[in-house]
Amino acid sequence: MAKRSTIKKAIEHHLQFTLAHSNDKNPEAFWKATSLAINDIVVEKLTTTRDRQNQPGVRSVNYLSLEYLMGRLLSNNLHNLAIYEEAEKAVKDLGFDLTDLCEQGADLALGNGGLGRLAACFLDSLATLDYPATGYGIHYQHGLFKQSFKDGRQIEEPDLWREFGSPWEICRPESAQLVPLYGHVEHINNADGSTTSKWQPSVQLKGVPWDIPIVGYNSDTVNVLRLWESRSDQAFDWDLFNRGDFLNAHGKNIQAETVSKVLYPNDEHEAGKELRFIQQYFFCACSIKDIIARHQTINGVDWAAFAKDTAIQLNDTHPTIAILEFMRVLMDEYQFTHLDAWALCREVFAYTNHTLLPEALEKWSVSLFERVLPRHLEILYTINEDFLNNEVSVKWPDDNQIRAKLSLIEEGGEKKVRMAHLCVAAAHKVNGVAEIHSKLVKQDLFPEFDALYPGKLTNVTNGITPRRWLKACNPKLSALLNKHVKEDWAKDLDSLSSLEKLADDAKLQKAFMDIKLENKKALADEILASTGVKVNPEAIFDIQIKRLHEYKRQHLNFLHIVALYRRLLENPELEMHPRVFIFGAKAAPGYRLAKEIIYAINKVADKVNNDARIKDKLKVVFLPNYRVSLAEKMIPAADVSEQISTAGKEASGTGNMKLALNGAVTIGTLDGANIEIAEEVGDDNIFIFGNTVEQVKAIKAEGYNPYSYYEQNAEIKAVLDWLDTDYFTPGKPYELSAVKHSLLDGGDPYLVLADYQSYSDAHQALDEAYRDEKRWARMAILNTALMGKFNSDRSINDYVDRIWQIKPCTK
Ligand code: BZD
Repeated sequence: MAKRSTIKKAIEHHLQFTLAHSNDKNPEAFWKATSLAINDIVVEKLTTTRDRQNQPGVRSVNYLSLEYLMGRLLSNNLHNLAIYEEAEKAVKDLGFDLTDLCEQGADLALGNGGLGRLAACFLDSLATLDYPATGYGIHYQHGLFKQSFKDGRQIEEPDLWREFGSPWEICRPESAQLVPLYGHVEHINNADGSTTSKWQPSVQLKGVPWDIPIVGYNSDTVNVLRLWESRSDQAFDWDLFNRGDFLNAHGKNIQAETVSKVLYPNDEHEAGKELRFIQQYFFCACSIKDIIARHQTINGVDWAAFAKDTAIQLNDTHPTIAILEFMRVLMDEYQFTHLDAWALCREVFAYTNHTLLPEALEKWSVSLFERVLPRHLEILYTINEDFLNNEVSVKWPDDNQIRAKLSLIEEGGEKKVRMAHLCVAAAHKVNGVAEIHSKLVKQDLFPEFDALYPGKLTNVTNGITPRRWLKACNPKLSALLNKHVKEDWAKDLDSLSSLEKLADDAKLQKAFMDIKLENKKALADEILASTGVKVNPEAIFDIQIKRLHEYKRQHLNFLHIVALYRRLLENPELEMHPRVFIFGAKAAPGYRLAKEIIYAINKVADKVNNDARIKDKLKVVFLPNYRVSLAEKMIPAADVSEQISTAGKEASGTGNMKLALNGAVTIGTLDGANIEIAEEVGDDNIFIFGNTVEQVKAIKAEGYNPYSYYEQNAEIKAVLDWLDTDYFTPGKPYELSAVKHSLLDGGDPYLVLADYQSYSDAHQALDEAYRDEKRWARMAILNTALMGKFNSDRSINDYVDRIWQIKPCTK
């Protein structure tokens, strides 16, 4: 283990020789020097890990994801290397505070939300459990946009995460890959009567990899996250330059660089843009070539060994083109027959589904495919023909309806490729991300595929890494847990269940709730600094953090806040514990209603927070720029976790797990992983409300009429009508009407009004529970104690057992 003196020396060395900053106290330079010093230790471990893993017979998984929400790495790496305390002393010797330093540096925000953060948690667990694994992704120049509010409205600005470099990355130009695009396919007639297809691409990009080391917690392993950056194949057009066209001499570079320029900010909605399609292919082509190259360096060209040693996991359908690219390489470069190539694909690929929302299911137009990847389309047609004739029609002879339903190509209107169908046909396993979600994938999304391929569709419930989401982000609670639990709970999270028997212990309750209060004070300071709103740390901190989306129903929370405000105006003596509602959420820039919801919350917040009549019983804050590093401050301070999606819509959720682990009590619907959280903590320690999946289906089948709720529930009517007035936007009536219209004229697609009363009642019960201090402390402790199931190490071991069949590779 690195000692204080060694770390100190390494920091001084980097300050002086890498950064040329010998004597000053520039915190930015000091952060960089510290990160570089720690990276020295990391890289040494990376090299020994690679030597161990790059041996014939070592099976590894390749995780393909367009998104990784890594957050900051300094604190995480120090904790995982178990040198946080030594580094703290070393840094102190040099006149700095490690907590402050860990707050420096931009987040690596190369993702939108849950899917990207899940990928980051999985990498942490894979390295912790010593599994050989490589993450593949895109080295976006700009990650998810930075959010601010102007007059209550969301403003987006570009994210500049590596404007001044990033100390953790290693560029590997020697492993660059070339990526062909566009052009046409030539068909050459062979002497034996067969034809050979030859793709003649017209454009070529270069993919340059940047490696980010992924440090396991108390393990032997440092794996790699390899991110591809696009460049032009030819660096510079000397012809143009010599002719005096200085600006365009860089033209090709600029075009090529746009491919990895920016992360698309649409979650759960496909933009259908050509550049996104090219991004996906660029990423898949680089990754597939890299996987093959690595295999050949170890094994030579031995395809039987390839299937034995290689698992490829597709994180949603975004990297589906990897399947077609693998087929193309096998057939066109290694002379595989179509059938042999397909058989190998089926051994290697597996696919994770993260959504049932129809608007999020990817479909790319056949004409776009034809233009950008003509050879891949040809291969796809053959796959589809085989699939329909040899599988679908064998199971359902002469059933054209089923053929049309399952086909990889959607007909009628513009022809489109159904990416999810290709994934299910090719993968040997398909998993959903929580029990209920996987059940609905089988029942509602792919029932025929489930019948065609029994056992292929399975579940792996999501998880979160307890290292980042408790040990590092909540040091005070971690110290308390260390006192009471003898096992290393950050690895063995189930061991926290030994706290169950102490849940009523007065001393533990006090210590637990004191820490919560300390964390709330720290968040209150942050709220004051970033919004100017002063909140009372003794109030209930009620937190909803997630992307802004109608199905997640921030507007249900909003309506209830407006109702509480109204109740308080009518009766300022209303018995309720003071409450602070705290939001964090980014809306996709093109999602109009989501942005209107943000605006409405901000406008109501302005009014409520400045109304002396309600005596500080209610405050509302919307923290700008929600991201991993802000989540790390909010989650330890939460009393209440809002998980209120329409049943059947949230595949799993992972914020629900993080908040409960930090002692927040959930108010939630029976949706996604909430159901499994309720099973773990028991009905007494969670507030469940709202219609179930079955009830939602029944309501919709009957013909849902939101007006009936508006007319029959006086509070709903009063609240919605209030939004049409200028009460919250003086001089501008109807400014907040968009929410009302979406719920009434828009048909309330996510059943906000149908669940309103039940939600309001659950909040009432929650308020009463909070006022019983012992009862609440017990609930909070039990939530922390009983989250063992949601350790992402358990999820990874499920993937290993059910899908990947890999083994730990230790010293
Ligand atoms: O994936 C989310 C689901 O909505 C959550 O329920 C689930 O817990 C997590 C992890 O499984 N999905 C996303 O976050 N999806 C995206 O971010 C996304 C991004 C691009 C395109 C489509 C969806």
